[in-house]
Parts: sequence; C-alpha cells; structure tokens
Amino acid sequence: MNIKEAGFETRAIHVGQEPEAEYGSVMKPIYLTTTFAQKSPGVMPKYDYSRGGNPSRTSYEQCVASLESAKHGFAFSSGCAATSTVIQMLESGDHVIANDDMYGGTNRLFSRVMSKFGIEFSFVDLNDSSQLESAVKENTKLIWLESPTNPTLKIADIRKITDFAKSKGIITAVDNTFMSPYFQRPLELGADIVMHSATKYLNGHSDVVGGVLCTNSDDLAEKINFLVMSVGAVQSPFDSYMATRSLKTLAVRMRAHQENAQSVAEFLEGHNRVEKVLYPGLESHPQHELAKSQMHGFGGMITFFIKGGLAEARNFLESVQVFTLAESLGGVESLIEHPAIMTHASVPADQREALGISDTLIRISVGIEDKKDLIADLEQALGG
Ligand code: P1T
Repeated sequence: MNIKEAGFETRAIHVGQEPEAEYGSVMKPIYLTTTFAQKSPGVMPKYDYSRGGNPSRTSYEQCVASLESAKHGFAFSSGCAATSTVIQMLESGDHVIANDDMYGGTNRLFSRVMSKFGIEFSFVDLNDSSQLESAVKENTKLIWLESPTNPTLKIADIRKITDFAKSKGIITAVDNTFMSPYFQRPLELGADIVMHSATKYLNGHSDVVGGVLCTNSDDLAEKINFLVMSVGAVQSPFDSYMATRSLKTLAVRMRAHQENAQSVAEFLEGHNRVEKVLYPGLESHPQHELAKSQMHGFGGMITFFIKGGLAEARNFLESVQVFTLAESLGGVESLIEHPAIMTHASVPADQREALGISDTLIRISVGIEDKKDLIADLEQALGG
C-alpha cells in the first residue's frame, strides 16, 4: 500500500515515521545533533547543519504536510515564527490584506513589527466582499486569513476568497490553527499556504511551542526554505519528535474535543447567566451553513458572553476548578481565558470594541476530560 494515499489516521501514524534502519526501532530516534559528518569538502550529504534540516524535523514536516494535503511542510519554533516567514517572503512596499479579527499576536506582528520594514497592512472584514475588493491595491501581494477567527469564531469563505485572490494574482495564506487539518484543509479549498500554531491542536499537550507552514507550490516552498536557512527560526529535533508523536493521536483528540465542545456549547446556550454563545456547530452561529460547507467538523473552541460586566466575568473565571485560567488552546486539558485582558490585550482598545471583544467575552478551549465534569464545573462557576 502507498502510505501517502492511505486514510488520515493511517498517515498521521506512518508518514515520515518508518522504523529506523539500523535496529528496526519502531519509534525513530531523536537526532539531537547540530551538524553532520561530511566525506569531502563541498560534497553535500543529505543533511549538513541542523538549521537547514534535521531528520527529526523532516519526519514531522512530512507527516504534517501529508495531513494538510500538501507537498511541502516546514516546522518553525513558534506559530509567530511561521507567520513571520510568510511576510518575509514579501518585499518592502508590498501590501497585505488581513482579517480585522484574528489572534492578537498576529495583529501585533503585522502592525508593530513587519510594518517597520515597509510592508503595508489593511485589516478588513473578509466576509464583506465589498470591503475586500476595495482594499486591493496595485501592490497587494498577500491575503492573510484566519478562519475561524480567534476569539470571535467568524468564518471566512475560503473558496470564495481564494478564487478572488487568484483572479488578481494575489497569494492567500490561511491560519488553520483552530481547526487542525482533521477538520479543515485550506489547500484543498484553494489556498496557497496553510499556517499553524502547532502549539495548539497539532501538538495538543501544551508542552511544545511550534509553528508550521505547508504548501503545494514548489516556488513558494523554495522561498520558504531559503528563509528557514537564512533566518533560522526552526523547530528543535526534540520538539519535532514531540509534535510527531502527538500527530499520531490528532484524529482521536479532535473527535473528542468536538464531542465535548458541542455538549458544552449547548449547555451554555441554555443557561440563564449566558448572554450569547458562539460555536460553529450551533445552528445559532451566523455562519453555521458556511462552516458545514468548508469544514469537516466544528472543533473545540467556544466563545460566550456572560451576563453582567467585568466583575461577573472575573468572578466566574476565578471560580472554575476543572478548567484552568490560562492563555493558549488546543491541549487535552480544558482552558479558559478573558481575551480583552489576556490574549488580545495587544489589540488596540477601539479595535477590540469594534470587533466585539468586550469585557464579558470569555473564550474556552474545551479539552477531552469527561464532559460531565466540564459542564458541572461551568455550572458551579456560573452559579444561579
Ligand atoms: O503562540 P504561537 O505558537 O507563536 O502561535 C501564534 C498564534 C497564531 N495563530 C493563532 C490562531 C493563534 O491562536 C496563535 C496563538 N494563540 C494563543 C496563544 C492564544 O491563546 O490565542
């Protein structure tokens, strides 16, 4: 059987992960080396120096690329490092259109770091075609989109946006962190590049910070590879091993995240202390139909508005016991946080307000604990 054509779960366990040749070790060794012996000066072996490439990283990159239906995969030391690499492919004077609503750190990277190097950014509501069309300029080279968005779970129509971008000769990159390739594969929907904060679902155990880029374009892959070598924000051999190990269980974890999230979302929607719940799997989500048409599931992230104000939100967040109050998401353990004060504090207050990231907005990353315990915990913390 050609393993590359096997099902998702099989590829997650086997692609790039053949037993090692010397002893038949089923798990590949971790290549904890910075450099590789050469036979003769200038006669290049497969690997020469671990910034450029390392066998542990290659295993991981091959596996994650296969899961994203991609030809090429690249592993970085963080999601932000992967995002930076996409922007570093551009030239000073180029223009980027991005979601107005996305992870606060990406917003900060674009507006406060990359903008210093002459790259221009416009932040628009990508679901509003007139806003998107009027944002395009002669120097627009990239549309950056996150879908679903962090934290308001807005869904961008990936097919429609990538078709539009292609008609204008613009590249599209999709941050697929919230869905993982198990629930959404942007390259199949027309995107040129897919990006992940592997810190989240890909690694899934809150013990590795990492990022990934995948593409089917040889041209883009060559540019990314050049930046990998030149900038060096690469994933270490040990972290590559950890993330490869985690990919083996991605499918089962994602199914469990989603089952729990659906139940938690329905519970919250029926609670009298909850104003509104945003979860793509609920029929009340404004883009539930779009979600169904481009995703294979709805994931484990929920956002809701608690009734009252900051005091009520704070009191609730201090009262949870099974959920942990912490930034990040996508781990097996349930996390809860307050985006306005925590993950999205770097987004200017007026922008946060315009996007609805209010003091009563609470974000949950639903883990894979027993859902009865999760619901009971939320119930006691919400009180009467
Ligand atoms: O943290 P890092 O691995 O560098 O990834 C950045 C990033 C990129 N894209 C999305 C959608 C993200 O959610 C993140 C990181 N997000 C959090 C830390 C958070 O709690 O939302």
